[in-house]
Amino acid sequence: MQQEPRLFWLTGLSGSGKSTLALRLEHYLFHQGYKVYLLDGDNIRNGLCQDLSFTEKDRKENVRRVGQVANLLLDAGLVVICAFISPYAAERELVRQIVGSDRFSEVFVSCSLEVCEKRDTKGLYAKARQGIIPNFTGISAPYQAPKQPNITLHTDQESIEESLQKLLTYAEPQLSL
Ligand code: GGZ
Repeated sequence: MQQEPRLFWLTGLSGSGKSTLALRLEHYLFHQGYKVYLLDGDNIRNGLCQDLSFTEKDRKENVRRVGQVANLLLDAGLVVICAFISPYAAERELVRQIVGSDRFSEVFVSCSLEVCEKRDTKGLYAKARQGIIPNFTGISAPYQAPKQPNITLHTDQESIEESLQKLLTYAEPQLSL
């Protein structure tokens, strides 16, 4: 199948549902026959970026490196999905410039801090509130929400299935020639 290289960049708070949606999108596209690769904290922060912390400087470097890797994968013809908090608008814009505007889609996984904190699946928000984890996004570090994302998924108002459906409806038409 002929496929268009595209990057879907999911940004949002910890616990917003980025990884879940990214994984579901990856599986769906894979089963449709697309060559697709998912980059997220699990395969990036344990390897390529294991030297980086969560300071502003290191998060910016994390996102820059991921942008460069995504660009190589796009050049190889893949559909790339990235799921990172990526809290700084300027670095998301940098990624857009690295890969080229026509190949980049910003997906805002919008979820209120209140809901993310209630979910707290990994107990990180509780630790951040206690000061055990410093520079925690939404608590002690900023999150700059996208001003003009290509698509916004409201995971605090719709089910994961509904958000996924919106994402697929947006993404799939861009992928085949
Ligand atoms: C935010 C943190 C922090 C701090 C560890 N702040 O919900 P998770 O656990 O699985 O996803 C979060 C992940 C964020 O890594 P990213 O590479 O996406 O961040 S960034 O784009 O800002 O570079 C969270 C965990 O790492 N985590 N410490 N202080 N999230």
